[in-house]
Amino acid sequence: MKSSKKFHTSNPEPASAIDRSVPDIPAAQLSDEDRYFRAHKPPQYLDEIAGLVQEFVDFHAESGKPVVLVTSGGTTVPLENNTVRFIDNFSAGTRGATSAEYFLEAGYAVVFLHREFSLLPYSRHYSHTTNCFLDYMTEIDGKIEINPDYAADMLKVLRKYNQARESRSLLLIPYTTVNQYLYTLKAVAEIMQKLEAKALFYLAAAVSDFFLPSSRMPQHKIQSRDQEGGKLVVNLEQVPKFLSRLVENWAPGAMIVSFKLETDESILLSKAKSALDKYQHQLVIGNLLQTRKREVVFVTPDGETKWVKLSAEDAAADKEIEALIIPEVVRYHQAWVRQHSS
Ligand code: 9Z3
Repeated sequence: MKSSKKFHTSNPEPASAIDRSVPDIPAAQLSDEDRYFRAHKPPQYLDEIAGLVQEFVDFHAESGKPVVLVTSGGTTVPLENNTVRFIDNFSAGTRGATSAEYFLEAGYAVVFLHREFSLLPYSRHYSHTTNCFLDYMTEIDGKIEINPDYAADMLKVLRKYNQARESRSLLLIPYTTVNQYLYTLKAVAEIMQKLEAKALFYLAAAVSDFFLPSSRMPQHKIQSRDQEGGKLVVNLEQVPKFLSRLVENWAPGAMIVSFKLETDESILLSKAKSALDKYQHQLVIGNLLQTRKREVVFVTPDGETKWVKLSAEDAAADKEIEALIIPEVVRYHQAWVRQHSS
């Protein structure tokens, strides 16, 4: 084979071979995120999920449909390898499941990355209510039928559900632990890269800020008799901030919306703004635990803040705040797509 140039990469250049004036550069430091992925194993089923997501993304990329990744529900933090005990949080996945339905209505394909057994789009109307599911049925002439009191509403939900299924627009991907969540988020984001600006990330999951590293995780159930002074002391570490990895490496080109949850109103806006400064993404939606179903605040990098609230009449009529949030997010995303396609 003929080489176009004669050079050898294995020999040091004579001019610099003995040059001692070059300053010492410290060995490349691993980021907290990289360290995390080196120290924690991926879930065994990850390749299978990646295959499903790849197929879904390829299918919608062809038609040019925008694709949103909606994350939803809380993450668990196991305290034992064979997990009997874990730390959890309040999130039921209402925001995520409800938002997914409005995104589907707005013409998006939705990858729904959710805590297993939390609320799901469409079935949420029936799964976690105080009614027993049997209340939705009745017996007429020895046959089981839908209770006529609920039939009209159920038909509307059924039609939307079937529409999402037939158009193959909804992909359900479960997680339980914070480790599963992080690995799956990374894998899905990397697959969605090919969608460029048409990819939207809507991060509504309540992800734990603290976890127990696997290096310190006991194999078996913690025994109360082994605890000093009879007390269980749990020493947790901070989950690395993955949002910057998502923005810079996993999903460059996508529009990223994160949620900021607080319980103290006086710090909500400043925390939302500092998240935008730190991670350099496009939109933070702030909400308070106490009022999250009635009002949220949109915070953008230009410092603009905009409250979105349900009116008293809307709230009384059981309107959902996501009916106001999603059209607003879609407007931002459409502007993002326009801006990146010219
Ligand atoms: C949210 O703020 C969601 O809106 C809720 C929804 C979790 C409050 P539900 O599931 O509740 O409808 O009951 N999600 C993000 C919470 C979060 O952990 N955000 C991180 C933070 O605040 C940043 S990604 O630091």
